[in-house]
Amino acid sequence: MTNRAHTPVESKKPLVGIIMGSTSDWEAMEHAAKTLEELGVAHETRVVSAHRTPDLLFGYASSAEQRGIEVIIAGAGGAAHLPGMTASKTVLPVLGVPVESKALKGLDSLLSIAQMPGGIPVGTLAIGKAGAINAALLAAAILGNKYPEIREALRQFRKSQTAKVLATPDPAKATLALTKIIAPAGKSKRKKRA
Ligand code: RP5
Repeated sequence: MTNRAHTPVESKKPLVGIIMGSTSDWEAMEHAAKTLEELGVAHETRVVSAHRTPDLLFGYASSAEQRGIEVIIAGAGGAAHLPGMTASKTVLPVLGVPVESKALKGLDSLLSIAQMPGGIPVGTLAIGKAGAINAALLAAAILGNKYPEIREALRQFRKSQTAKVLATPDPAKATLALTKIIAPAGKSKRKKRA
């Protein structure tokens, strides 16, 4: 799950580093990894905690550029210092994903990540899964300036997303189709009356 490099072609070096404060963040952050996989963007995933492993965080952030990483996606919850601290140790673009917290539903994470003082920016996305997906798409958009194949993959992603929506204009029919998949005709779970 964590601490591995994902590459569509094994020889490709990761361009995106996905880091998160805890393994408990993976449920949200895996959507960033899945989206990059879908786009064919080489990436790595690591657990790097700002509070529990600060030296590891400093090492990761300060060496990322030298290792060939071009964008960092950092997800954290609660007092979410990871994205901001990471950004303080590198000039690479850092995209922050606020992970939903139990106590405050991620509002604490969102404010911790978004409210950086002027001088050290973190591009802050939405809370949870949507933010993780969008962080990956934004990373691809940034990389697309340099890598035409990534820009093209992003273009295709958008096209297919649009086509999916247009293919099912009537939500009632979409629900009906789903019902048929869940309970095919003749296999109803309803009990017959005696
Ligand atoms: C943060 O604390 C992590 O990013 C995580 O969202 C939160 C809770 O961590 P665990 O207690 O689940 O490890 O540092």
